[in-house]
Amino acid sequence: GIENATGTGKTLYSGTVSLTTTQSGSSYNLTDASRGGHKTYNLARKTSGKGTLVSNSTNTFGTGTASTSSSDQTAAADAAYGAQETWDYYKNVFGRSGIKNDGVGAYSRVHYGSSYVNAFWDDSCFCMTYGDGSGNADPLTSLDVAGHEMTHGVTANTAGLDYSGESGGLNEATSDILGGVGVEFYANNAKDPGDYLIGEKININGDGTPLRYMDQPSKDGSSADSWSSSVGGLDVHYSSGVANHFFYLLSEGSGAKTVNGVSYNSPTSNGSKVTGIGRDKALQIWYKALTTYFTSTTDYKAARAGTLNAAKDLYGSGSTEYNTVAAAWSAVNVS
Ligand code: ASN
Ligand code: ZN
Ligand code: CA
Repeated sequence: GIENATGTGKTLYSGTVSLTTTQSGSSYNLTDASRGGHKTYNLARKTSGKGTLVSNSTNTFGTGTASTSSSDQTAAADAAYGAQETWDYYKNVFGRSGIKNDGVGAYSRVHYGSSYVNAFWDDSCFCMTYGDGSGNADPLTSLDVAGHEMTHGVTANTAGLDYSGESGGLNEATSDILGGVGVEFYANNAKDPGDYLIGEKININGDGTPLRYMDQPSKDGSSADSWSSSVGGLDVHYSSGVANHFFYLLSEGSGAKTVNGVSYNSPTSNGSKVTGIGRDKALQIWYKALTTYFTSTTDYKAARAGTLNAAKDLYGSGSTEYNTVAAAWSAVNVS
């Protein structure tokens, strides 16, 4: 018979975790029937097709160590864990049942290509794909990357923010905000606690530094800390800095702060002091704006209006939350 089972993932980045798997006769596979039937496949270095469903004679997947083998199941364990936590985050925090809110799971593919240093969501296959990183040693399967990619699916199926210009920056920031920060804090994993950094686990720069910093996006050398008329001309992963910085300020406020052992220092472009309203409220405001007010052509000015409308709906127009949304946008030069 075929039935739900509780398996074990020995992940690279998140330690030993519980995974919902499927038992089929005498073998087990990474199908999560409790989360829309999400499946995890192994591409074994191919770059097309689905690959093979990750299955095993025992209900333990992976070894917890990076492997250069194309049959390694550790990357699959991390990807399945990321999909599981992302599903639970949207379901339990926003009442959203899957990427399309229709209860249907997506699927993941690991071991894409050779030394591929990226991961991506593709709305046409309704799937996400993870490379193994340079030298196949640092797969792109960390929790924040998984949440970031799946959130591209949520954006594509809600606001549909165009992936260029200012709307493209807002699309990227939505993935960092909800998928990076929201999912990582929600999972509350001891090996990968929540932070306002993106890609701090995957050693993408070779020196242990993260891909992006939300308290001060320019720390990556390329991202914008605040809005200017040229921001829409930047790569979307750099114009996202304006919204990432807004979100950090709205959550935690300006100046120096330590959260989960990580130290931040967030400046404002207008010299103002911002007092944060807390991450959970900031996330609710962003999700409501994304799903209610943002459209394919929303730019930064419209994002300010949309998040103010969301804050009004959730907390009232004269509320501290509403006023802090205005102050945080002003602090990144969006008026
Ligand atoms: N990993 C990248 C991202 O999600 C892939 C891309 O450039 N779209 O942004
Ligand atoms: Zn992205
Ligand atoms: Ca992170």
